[in-house]
Amino acid sequence: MKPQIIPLLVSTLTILGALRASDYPVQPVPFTAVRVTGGFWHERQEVNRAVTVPFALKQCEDSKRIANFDLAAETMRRRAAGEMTFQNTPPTIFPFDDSDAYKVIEGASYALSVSPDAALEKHLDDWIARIAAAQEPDGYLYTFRTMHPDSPAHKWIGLQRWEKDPESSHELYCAGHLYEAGVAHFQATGKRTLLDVCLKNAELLWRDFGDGKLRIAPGHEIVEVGLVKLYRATNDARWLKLAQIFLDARGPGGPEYNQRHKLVVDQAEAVGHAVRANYLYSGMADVAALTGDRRYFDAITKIWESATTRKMYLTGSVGAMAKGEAYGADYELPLDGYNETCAAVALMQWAHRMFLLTGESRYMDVFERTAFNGFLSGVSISGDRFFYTNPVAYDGQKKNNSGFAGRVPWFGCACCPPNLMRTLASLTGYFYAVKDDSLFVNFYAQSEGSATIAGTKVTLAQTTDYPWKGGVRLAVSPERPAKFMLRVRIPGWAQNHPVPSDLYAYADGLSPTWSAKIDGRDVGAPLDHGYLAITREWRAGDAVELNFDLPVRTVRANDHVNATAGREAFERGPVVYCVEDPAWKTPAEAFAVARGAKLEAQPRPDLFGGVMALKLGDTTAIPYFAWDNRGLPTMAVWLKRSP
Ligand code: FUB
Ligand code: ZN
Repeated sequence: MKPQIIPLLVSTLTILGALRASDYPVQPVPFTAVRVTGGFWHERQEVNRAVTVPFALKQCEDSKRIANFDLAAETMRRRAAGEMTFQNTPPTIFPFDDSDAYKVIEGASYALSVSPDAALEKHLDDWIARIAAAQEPDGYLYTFRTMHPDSPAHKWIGLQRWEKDPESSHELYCAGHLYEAGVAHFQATGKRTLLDVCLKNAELLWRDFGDGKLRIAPGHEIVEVGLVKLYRATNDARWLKLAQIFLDARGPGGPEYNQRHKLVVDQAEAVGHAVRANYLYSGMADVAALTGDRRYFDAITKIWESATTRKMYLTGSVGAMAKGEAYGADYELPLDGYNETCAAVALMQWAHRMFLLTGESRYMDVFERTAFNGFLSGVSISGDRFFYTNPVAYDGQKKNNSGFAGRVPWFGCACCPPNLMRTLASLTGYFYAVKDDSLFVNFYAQSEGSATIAGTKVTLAQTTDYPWKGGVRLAVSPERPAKFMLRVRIPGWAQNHPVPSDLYAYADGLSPTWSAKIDGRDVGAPLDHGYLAITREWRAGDAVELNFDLPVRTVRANDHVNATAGREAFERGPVVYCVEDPAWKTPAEAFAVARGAKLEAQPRPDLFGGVMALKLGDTTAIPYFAWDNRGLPTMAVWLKRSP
């Protein structure tokens, strides 16, 4: 099919013209309105709900993260009773350990929203009561200080509240994750228990940092995103204002590490600690949408180009450098790259927000690439082993996974597992979106859902075995006939572009095609910003039949990427592949594929619950996300090009 391409710039301006001081011009269909009913993501979500959620609850308890709240409460109680020198020593390692519990509550709440579970709800009630008991009377909540008030319990903590937050204490980081959890729990259960804890804490922040008060730049961003969620849940404009105050407190003249080197509106490069950075850019997107202030949008548009056209792995991971867990220089993408799982989560959050601001599919192309690869690799097929780092080659020995070789059940610094968990539990929130009379379809998975478009409720059902097969039947059933535009994302990879830049390109000369039919006839609609834009009067029983060719594709990186010189990678649809050798016989750098080798997909129901493997000549490649699930292997994504 030869779709008509509408020039990019014109429509970008049209969509952004609608950016006003109310909210994102494109609105997501909430995850609670869409349910995965089978196939690839259903398996992952089921494992997440049945294994990862209870596992993470137990790990937080066994590791004494929940005990921290009890110890803080005990210190307050005993001091109030007259034991003025009583204090507890934290039994865990990091002053931000509270945040892991908050993220677990958030993820568990998302799971609860979709699958009611009285025992889980009760479990959360218990945690929340213990968290509330650890909150100081004025709203301060940070167990490491409260349990040990006379002197800092950790070198990252200042003598005074907030004093070391711009560097290391993570007091505001914990607040941000608390707010995300409180809102999620409130929305899932209708209970205000944790939300009230959040609001009491936010009132303290307002007293300390509200207009004209103490001005500090949070050392680890996320409070901005958390405050925006609190604002959305309560409609109290102070929380949005505070988010903006924290954004505007950054720079100039601070370290790049935590993005304090310039005013945020003057930043143009993705630099520093990658999780911090991507959370910051997400917060800037939120504030741009809600205030209508384009300066934030202009900055993150430039930063996005830097991150995704020069600093992103083929797997959609970012944050190449172990030192500082940071973005590297342009094209600095070593094979043993750091690629923290949290950075992938945060990139997905940021990508989605860029889409909501612009209506452009290239952002969701990156989202999809990260979701299927550098994000999903972070959790084992079994759901109870995790990667903190996600390199694209592994020597079978290096203790690069936060001090361990290979996947492990938990970490001393356990930010990644609950981040994965909350994202998987709410993944359907990224499937659809609406703007005026347009309905965006962004993600393909066997699912059922509904959205309201132009005043009409529309039921949406996808039947597909994506990503293993390229067919997607999308049934679009309005409750009564309704005219609207269905914007169906035609992924970049299906248009011969693995990424929306020249960072990676297909090197096999293939030109796979795709088709979209209704009632057996080609749709023949225009392609607008990567979406097939189908306007018609939709009636119950209508369906779009999509079909994407899925040949095995050979990819090369831009010549500026030294690490991949002379190497090729292989992918099929959005899934990147790797070769692993659990016997350690082949060092990662030695994996090679003979030129001219036959490349074909091979269904492997026996592997990892059923995947599509690749035969690359004599070598079998598996999906990258599934590596290290059958014994610690050597592994490589980028294979030598042999003569
Ligand atoms: O600092 C809190 C979290 O710990 C960061 O987001 C991760 O990168 C890890 O350093
Ligand atoms: Zn992490």
